[in-house]
Amino acid sequence: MGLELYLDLLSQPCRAIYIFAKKNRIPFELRTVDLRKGQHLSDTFAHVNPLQKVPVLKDGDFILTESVAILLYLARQYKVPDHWYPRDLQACARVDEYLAWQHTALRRNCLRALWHKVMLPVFLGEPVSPEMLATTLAELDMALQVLEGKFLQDKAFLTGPHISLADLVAITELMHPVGAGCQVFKGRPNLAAWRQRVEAAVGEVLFQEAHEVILKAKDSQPADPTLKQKMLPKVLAMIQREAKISRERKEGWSGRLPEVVTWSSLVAEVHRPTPASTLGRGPPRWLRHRLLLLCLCSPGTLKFLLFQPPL
Ligand SMILES: N[C@@H](CCC(=O)N[C@@H](CS)C(=O)NCC(=O)O)C(=O)O
Repeated sequence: MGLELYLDLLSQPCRAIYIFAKKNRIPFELRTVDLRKGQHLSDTFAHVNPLQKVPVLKDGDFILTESVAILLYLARQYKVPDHWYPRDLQACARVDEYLAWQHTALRRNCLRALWHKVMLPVFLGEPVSPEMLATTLAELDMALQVLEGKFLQDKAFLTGPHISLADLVAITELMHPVGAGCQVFKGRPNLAAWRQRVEAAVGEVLFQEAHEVILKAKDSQPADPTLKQKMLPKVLAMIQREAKISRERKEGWSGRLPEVVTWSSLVAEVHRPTPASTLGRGPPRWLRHRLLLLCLCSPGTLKFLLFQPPL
């Protein structure tokens, strides 16, 4: 079996890999893993990647995860034009510098913008609070300032006069908030001109093809109950993280839930010390059942489910 790429074009690193492979005519078998159908949580996919995440590369018996590692593997293995990942030590280090920065900066902020504007409302049937959304967008704005001020500056592309892996990883990232309806290029003429150059270098048809799914994200319908149930642990974990961040910023996050049921109180409920007799066995069954129902029911019954005495 030749090269196989497990991707979902909803995912930004998957789009970077897809565009890179197609643009460089690298032959591969596309194995679509539909994240919105929860296919990454299947046992079959867990054999390919126990972390249950895309992208994944499979080259014969060799399996590789992590988008940056995959892009570098492809660049080295297929002898693509030098500008993508230059052999020159310092030019190459510039690309590495961007790839190292983006993972915890632009990636994080673009992903949060998409989740806060589109995905959490899809899963929970509730918008996140305006304060939380404003904070997320302000952080995205700061990351965009760094992208423009430190990396792009007055160059044609992020690391020099030609397109590199850095540009591909950056543009696919920025299309996440764009897909969520954020105007990231508005009022940023340099960044907008850079986007045009990247699109032209990649080819407009390929660019559009790779971004078709994400550009429809803002029109997503509420998730169906079966999928909600499947994704429940991951969404709950994310909500817990968000509530923790929110609490740490002391801004609270009550969304439009009934007064007493805030995300913070939900998380407090999840972390409430369990009686000694149940330690080591995870949360008690009555709480697990209620948390499960929580994601499937209407906000009006939340208070009842959470505060009714244990069965
Ligand atoms: N650091 C990894 C991140 C992989 C990742 O988080 N993939 C997301 C899609 S962008 C995913 O598969 N999420 C599914 C999940 O976490 O349930 C990379 O760059 O490849």
